[in-house]
Amino acid sequence: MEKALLVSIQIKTDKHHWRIEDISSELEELAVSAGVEVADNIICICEKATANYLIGKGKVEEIGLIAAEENIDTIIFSHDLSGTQQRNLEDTLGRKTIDRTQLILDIFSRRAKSPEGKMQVELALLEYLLPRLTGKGVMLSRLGGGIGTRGPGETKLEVDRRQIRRRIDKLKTDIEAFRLHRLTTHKKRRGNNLPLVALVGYTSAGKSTLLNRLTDAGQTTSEKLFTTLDPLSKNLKLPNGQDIIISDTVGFLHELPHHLIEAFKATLEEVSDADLLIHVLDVSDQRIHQHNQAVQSVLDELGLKDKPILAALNKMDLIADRSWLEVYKNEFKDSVILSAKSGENVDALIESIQRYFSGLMLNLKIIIPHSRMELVDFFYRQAKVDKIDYLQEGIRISLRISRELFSKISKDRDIKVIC
Ligand SMILES: Nc1nc2c(ncn2[C@@H]2O[C@H](COP(=O)(O)OP(=O)(O)OP(=O)(O)O)[C@@H](O)[C@H]2O)c(=O)[nH]1
Ligand SMILES: [Mg+2]
Repeated sequence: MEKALLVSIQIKTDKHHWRIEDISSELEELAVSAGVEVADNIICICEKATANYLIGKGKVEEIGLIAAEENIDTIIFSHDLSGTQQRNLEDTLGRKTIDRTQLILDIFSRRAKSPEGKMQVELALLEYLLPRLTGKGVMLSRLGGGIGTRGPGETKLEVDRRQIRRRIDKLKTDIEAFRLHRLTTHKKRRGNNLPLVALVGYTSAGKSTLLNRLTDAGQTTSEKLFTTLDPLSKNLKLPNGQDIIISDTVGFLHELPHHLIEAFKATLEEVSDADLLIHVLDVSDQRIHQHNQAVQSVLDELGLKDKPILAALNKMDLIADRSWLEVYKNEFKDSVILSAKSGENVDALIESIQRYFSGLMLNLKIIIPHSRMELVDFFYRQAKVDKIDYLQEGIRISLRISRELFSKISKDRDIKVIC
């Protein structure tokens, strides 16, 4: 197993949202998720960033000594490194040196299974590398310079920047083709106008476990970060008989590399299409407020901050002192405390979802002329038909219908609303 030394960095002149302990613990979770053995995790607090090494030369030497002593293969910095800083550090330390963004990209490349997921990760990786290239060419070793590759001594093969740009364009075109294909299949699925609920949240909050609890999705779940990359949608019948679609998608992270958000925008369309978001939060994690903030800022970046949202305060089974649960419940509005794993209180979440959609639905009785038989079929597809009576004066239909659809059909003069 590759042995890594983690360097968690705080630069005093940077704007800090996170405590250094939290940055450091998350870097460790990311490293473990990338499959490396963490030999040591050191904290490095600096007055200001330097152009050549990010940190002071003295600190670099200290890191070099630890790395030699512990026989380290890879050094992972919690802070982004410029191309120059990375090269200088690698040359001085004589070991492969990567930053947090590269580590995250690495985890994503390991997890990507679908062709679309793989292309999105490759696009994010190339976009990350392009501005870091100096001169005319790039060492191919850098293209795969993450975990599991050899490091500075590796065979150096020149690749032209133009070739990379061409590849980026090709990937963008192919991803767009996938997106269009998915939109059509999606439209077919949503042809019957079923409401869509999207599970969003920090990575590892328990989104997939919740989807599995609610449906027979059979999603893979794990304590490792970014287990789910590809979206998955499932049908769910609410207790009142209403069908909805519920979908799971890629998790968010504090300072998620911008290129990844860009590359994954197609996948995240499930979220933009949703009628309701369920924000899954892990109440057992001390960083819950930071996680909440991070999710809010990704939603903001995606232009989705105003979507209706329910909070699912998950992993209640891990909280011994139940008085905390009330504190969280009061703090997060429109929230339900539950455990996706044990199933406790999941019913309350289902009820909240049902209540939300019921508020948007109308119970109506209408009459249509016999000559408009096609409307019966239309209502069967677009609404929930409770009863049909064929009367002499027309067809009487009792149905539940969304307010949105009602405003559309109310323009049809043949449809008479009785009550
Ligand atoms: N104790 C406890 N563990 C839970 C609960 N829900 C999820 N977990 C565990 O938390 C870990 C992460 O769960 P996932 O469902 O994979 O999380 P996710 O949000 O889908 O994560 P990503 O796909 O990585 O974004 C797994 O080890 C789950 O078993 C819960 O209610 N209680
Ligand atoms: Mg998941």
